[in-house]
Amino acid sequence: MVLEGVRAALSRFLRSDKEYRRAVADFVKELQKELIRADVNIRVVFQLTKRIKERALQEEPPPGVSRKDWLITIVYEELTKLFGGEKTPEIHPPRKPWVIMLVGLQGSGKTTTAAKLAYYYKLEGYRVGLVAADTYRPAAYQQLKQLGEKAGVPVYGEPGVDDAVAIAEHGTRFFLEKGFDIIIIDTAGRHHREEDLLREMREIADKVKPDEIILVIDAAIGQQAYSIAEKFHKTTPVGSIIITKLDGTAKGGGALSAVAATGATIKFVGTGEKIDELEVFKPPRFVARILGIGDIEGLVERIRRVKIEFTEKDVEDFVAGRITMRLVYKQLVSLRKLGPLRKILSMIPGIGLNMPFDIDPRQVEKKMKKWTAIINSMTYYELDHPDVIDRRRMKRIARGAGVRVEDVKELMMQYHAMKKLSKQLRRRKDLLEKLQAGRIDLR
Ligand SMILES: Nc1nc2c(ncn2[C@@H]2O[C@H](COP(=O)(O)OP(=O)(O)O)[C@@H](O)[C@H]2O)c(=O)[nH]1
Ligand SMILES: [Mg+2]
Repeated sequence: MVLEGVRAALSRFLRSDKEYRRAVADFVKELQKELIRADVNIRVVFQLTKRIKERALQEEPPPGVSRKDWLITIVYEELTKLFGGEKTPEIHPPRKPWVIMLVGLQGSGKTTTAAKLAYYYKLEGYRVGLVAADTYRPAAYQQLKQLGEKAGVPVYGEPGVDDAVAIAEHGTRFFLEKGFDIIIIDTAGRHHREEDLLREMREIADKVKPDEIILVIDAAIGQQAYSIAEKFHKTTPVGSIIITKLDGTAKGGGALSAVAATGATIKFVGTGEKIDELEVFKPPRFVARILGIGDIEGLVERIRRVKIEFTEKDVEDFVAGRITMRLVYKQLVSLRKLGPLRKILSMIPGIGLNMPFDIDPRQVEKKMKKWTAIINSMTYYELDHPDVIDRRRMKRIARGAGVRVEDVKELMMQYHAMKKLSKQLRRRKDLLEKLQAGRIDLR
């Protein structure tokens, strides 16, 4: 299993009775070691662990979430980003028929993967055909033929013929005429240099015009996968990537993160020699497994529900003085101990320390219920134009929310405070410019 040690480190952290800061620091150190061992790029490792540490120590967990659960969530989020983010790859072809061509260095696992893919799609209900267009390796046809039998998928080949492009064309036509849904072409990839590989790939692709080209990469090359994936990603608009042999190397983490960093999509990963050892690559699920936490999704869901993000757009609105009640509410309940605006405001001399809308985080949970009720009984117009909320409206809102008028007033005071600060901020041109250039990180 890839990054096995992370799980052990996390469970040590969870059992630890050390002081929180110490425990976080120790965990982060171990995580660092594990990622480096897995051949993840060292700069990336340091950035990642620095961010985890900062978030773990500076951000306050949402109401009702323990600090330990909070750290798990942060680690989960940051690792998920490292391996490609939340998006899951689209593995169903957008139309039929669909022609896939596999390319990759010799020994990377193309032929095995071709059969695995055929088997996978067959189980999804597609009619799949395999084309043996590797004319270089002796017995390449027999190898694919055997694997095809295991998968229960027909294989087209022309043993003895050595024009790979012709075979690819013939085989594709053969299956198209029979009305097959997905045609998978296995190629030679007899290269040791990526330039040669990419050139041959272009040659075959020009002739056969596949709908999708999949680059097969052996996980054992670790972070070196970056350069080949990047070139492939740039030159192939219809490309995706499969990483093989994740079961057989410690460097899988490096290969996966390197490919993810290029922006290319990793569709599947190979996790063994058997025909069914192919998995759709979903970074969140992969990370959950690394962390060894079955219910990570439940935990993250729970945290998402109480977590309200202060987005860049919100900051823009604040800076521009467009203060709505939605913004006030977000600022109040947002996760960071003192709200994201504190970061900006602390740079303005004189007001840094006594901001009216800093509320004791321990009180947030209790107050949040009231605020939600108040916000919910405002009309859309009132939410967007809080200035129209006079005494009479306050009474109505309070009645609707089942709270006292004083509670509504308190929320309105937050609004006025925010508005005033926005105005003060706009007088500080230097800060404004930095903010607008994105040089102040609010996350
Ligand atoms: N452990 C493991 N071995 C694999 C995997 N994929 C392929 N292999 C093995 O890697 C070797 C080369 O595979 P092959 O498909 O012939 O590579 P090709 O030269 O690119 O066609 C074979 O021994 C395969 O069994 C995998 O996901 N895990
Ligand atoms: Mg092969």
